[in-house]
Amino acid sequence: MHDLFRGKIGLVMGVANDRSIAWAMSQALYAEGAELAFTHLPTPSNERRVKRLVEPHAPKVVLPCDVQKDDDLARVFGAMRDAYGRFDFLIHSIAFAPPDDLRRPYLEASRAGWHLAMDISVYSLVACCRHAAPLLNDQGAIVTISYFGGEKVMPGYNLMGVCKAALEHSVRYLAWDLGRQGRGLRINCISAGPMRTLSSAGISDFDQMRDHAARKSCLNRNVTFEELGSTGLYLLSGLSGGLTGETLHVDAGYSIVGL
Ligand code: 0WD
Repeated sequence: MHDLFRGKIGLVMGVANDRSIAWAMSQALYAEGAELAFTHLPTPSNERRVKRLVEPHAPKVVLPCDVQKDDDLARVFGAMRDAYGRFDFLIHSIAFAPPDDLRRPYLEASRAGWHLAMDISVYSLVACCRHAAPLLNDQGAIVTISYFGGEKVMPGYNLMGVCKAALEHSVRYLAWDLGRQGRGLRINCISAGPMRTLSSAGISDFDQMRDHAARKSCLNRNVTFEELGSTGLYLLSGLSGGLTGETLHVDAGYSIVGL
C-alpha cells in the first residue's frame, strides 16, 4: 500500500459487481489509502452484491441511487455532506440503454429509449457534477467512462455510441464550467477498451468486438482491469493536475490505428 490518496475521500457511482470498471478504480484507490463511499442501483440484489464487495473496507456511506431520480441524488450528496462535510473526487461509471433499443440499428431507435439512455448515461453526469461541485475540496476531480463508439461508428454499439459522443462533449463543457469556478476542479473521461462486464453483456457481438480490438491494437491485446484502475487513479490525483476536459484512450492503442 502507498499513500497517494491517504486522507482523500471519494464517491463511487456505478459499481455493479467485482468486474465493474468502477470497482477496478476503487481497488486502485483503496491501495493508495483512499476512503470511498458507494452508490448502487436500488434493487435488493444490487444492494447485496455491492455491500458484500465493499464490506471489508467498512465504508461510511453505501446508498441506493437511481440517477434518474432527483430525490435520490439529493439524498446521496446530502449523506456525503453529513458524513464528511467535503470530499475530494467522484467516479461516474454509469450507462444504460433499453436492450431492444441497443440491439436495433440507430435508425430504429425509439424516442422513449433514446431519452432514457441519454438521461441515465449522459444527463446523470451533469446532475452529479452540479451536486458534487459545492462539496468538493479545491483541486477536486471527477472521472467518467466512455467508449470509442462515441467517436466512430462501431456497428452494434448503436444508440450508446451517440450517448458516449454526448458524454464526451459534456465533459468538455463541464470542464469549462467547473474550472471557471476558480477552485481547480477538473473532470476527465477514460475511453476504455472493451471489458467483459454486466453492461457489456447487452451489446451484440461484444466478444467479436473484443477479439477484433485485441488483434488491431498496437499492443496486440486488450487492456486489463488494473490498467483502467490505475488510469482512474492518475486522473483523480494531482499527478494529472494540468489535465481537464480530456478523453484519454486506455485501449492498448486501438483508436490510433487506421487499419
Ligand atoms: O467494455 C466495457 N465494459 C466498457 C464500458 C467499455 C467502455 C466504456 N464502458 C462504460 C460503460 O458504458 C459505463 O459507462 O463504463 C461504464 C461502466 O460500465 P461497466 O463497468 O462495463 O458495467 P457495469 O459493471 O454493468 O456498471 C454499469 C452500472 C450499472 O450496472 P448494471 O449492469 O446493473 O446496469 O451503471 C449503473 C449500474 O450500477 N447504472 C445506474 N446507476 C444509477 N442509476 C443506473 C441508474 N439509473 N443504470 C445503470
